[in-house]
Amino acid sequence: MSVLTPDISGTKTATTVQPPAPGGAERKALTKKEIAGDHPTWCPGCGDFSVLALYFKLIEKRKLHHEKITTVAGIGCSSRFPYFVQAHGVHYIHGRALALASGISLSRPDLHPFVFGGDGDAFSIGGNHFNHTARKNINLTYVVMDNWVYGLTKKQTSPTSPLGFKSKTDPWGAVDYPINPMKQAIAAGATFVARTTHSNPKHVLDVMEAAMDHEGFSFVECLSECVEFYEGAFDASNPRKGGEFNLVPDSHDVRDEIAAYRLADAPFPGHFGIFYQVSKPTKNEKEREVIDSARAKVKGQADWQILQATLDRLK
Ligand SMILES: Cc1ncc(C[n+]2csc(CCOP(=O)(O)OP(=O)(O)O)c2C)c(N)n1
Ligand code: SF4
Ligand SMILES: [Mg+2]
Repeated sequence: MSVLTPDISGTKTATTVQPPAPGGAERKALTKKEIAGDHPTWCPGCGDFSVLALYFKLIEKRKLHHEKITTVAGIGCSSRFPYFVQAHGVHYIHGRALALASGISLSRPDLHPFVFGGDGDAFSIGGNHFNHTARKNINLTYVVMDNWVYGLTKKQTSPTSPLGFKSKTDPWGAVDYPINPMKQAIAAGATFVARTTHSNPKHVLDVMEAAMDHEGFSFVECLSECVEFYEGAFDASNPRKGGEFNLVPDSHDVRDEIAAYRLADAPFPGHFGIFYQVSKPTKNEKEREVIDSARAKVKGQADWQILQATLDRLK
């Protein structure tokens, strides 16, 4: 088994329960035609197509309807994602997608926001938001489509570009040590940390589904090749290109943080699957408790009366 469905408590059902159709009839799953938005503007062969197709499959499989689909992204080729999904979504500020998605998640517990973006969006300009959303354990899924380069701006070194990578910002080869997204996610406090690759569609779908079912912040690093500016970057992980696709070993305990770091330390292509998953109270739950207890103290009062009392206290 690829350790995709570990037996831990805390998995949720909110996104699996759909409101009935008017008249009580069961609503049909949306078809791809009903979910697909604008024609994707990615270069032919870009790995991002695969991630989008599998997001559609997930929506279909889990019978999510338009009012339950929330797709958020920052800026970048990968971040154009929400344009191509015919549902609720936002193409937001560079590096700030998680901040917006956090607000959506906290205010709408019936939704499970999916955030998509690139390695630059996630770990350069959005690095701070990544760490803080992870430590707060906010209920949402973040899929980073990692191509080891800035694609949209035409080939600059990204935080995941390997040493020696020649780009417009490092014409002599990158000299800065790359970050390890898996280690960073675990260290920041993410409660679900998994790795997949665009070249294995079934695996992408399984990982995204497990991430959606996790209660809390779920992080997925999905290798997604930029055929324009970093062709062949992931060949070593693709059996069709002579590489190796190795699943997380069956013996791996996803609750073991140190073992997860060890897995993340393996040289490329490393392993694919769930590295780390634990159950911890989410900010959503904790904030709900605070709100409920505050509301209990003013039970029976209308909102305007509570506001008036507050204003009176300020006089
Ligand atoms: C505030 C701000 N700074 C810089 C940019 C320029 N910019 C747009 S996308 C991008 C990086 C994209 O790289 P990545 O997130 O890896 O996405 P990819 O295109 O590779 O999918 C940058 C630097 C911007 N749009 N806004
Ligand atoms: S530039 Fe790269 S990341 Fe952007 S659409 Fe083209 S192949 Fe994909
Ligand atoms: Mg990128």
